[in-house]
Amino acid sequence: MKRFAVIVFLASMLCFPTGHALAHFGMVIPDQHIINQEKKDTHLTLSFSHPFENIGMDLAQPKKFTVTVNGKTTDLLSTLQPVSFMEHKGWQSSFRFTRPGIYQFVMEPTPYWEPAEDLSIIHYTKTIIPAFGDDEGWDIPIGLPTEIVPLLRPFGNYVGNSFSGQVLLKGKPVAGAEVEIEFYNKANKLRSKSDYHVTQVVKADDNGIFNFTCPLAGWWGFAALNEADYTLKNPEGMDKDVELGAVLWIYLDELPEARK
Ligand SMILES: [Cu+2]
Repeated sequence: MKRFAVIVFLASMLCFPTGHALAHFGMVIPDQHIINQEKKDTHLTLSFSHPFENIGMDLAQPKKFTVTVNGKTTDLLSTLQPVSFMEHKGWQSSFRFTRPGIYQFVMEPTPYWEPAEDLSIIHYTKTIIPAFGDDEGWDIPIGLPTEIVPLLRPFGNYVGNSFSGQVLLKGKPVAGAEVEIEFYNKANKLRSKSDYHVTQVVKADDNGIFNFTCPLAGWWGFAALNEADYTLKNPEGMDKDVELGAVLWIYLDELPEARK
């Protein structure tokens, strides 16, 4: 992990006085991960954060925020309100579910210039919420420039289930894609065993398919990072590389309790 070591070194020099590790994730986190008659709406919080360490970063107004259900995409950008998340700028929306369906929420952020990595970052971030018992369509790609398509149905899972997904870039599988994985350590209750444990890493096979067994109940983020085939200007007007992230968040429930 030469590149990682170099980046951490540079970051500790230049950018982050606290020396935090570098896995930032686009986040789209709803209050409710399953919608039913008792829970018909949810807030969704959008951010760009270090989910395990609870270190926030400012998220500029996203470029797009949409929901796709039954093949129809609706623009939700105008519903976003600024909110503070991990002591930084985030955005919040509230959404009312009216019909059964598999709701795929997608945030496309404004490119984020990261001096420590000398590139711009765009994390296409997706969270899939089932409503009123429907379970068809969770495996349909949205058609994003890059995305993770779940192969495990991304809801109704218990902690300890293995997640499986396919990394797509321009609609094609990415052989050997590297996927960073992080647990959303809500309220910072957990302490990591070492810096290595904060972000876990798995590689995809020749078809861009990866597997990971999630050992804690809660939200897990998967981020497959690839280099774009274009550049963007940095704040000084120089052309710089662009990191495209395909990010997917899934929720794993606690194990069921015994009947009393
Ligand atoms: Cu960061």
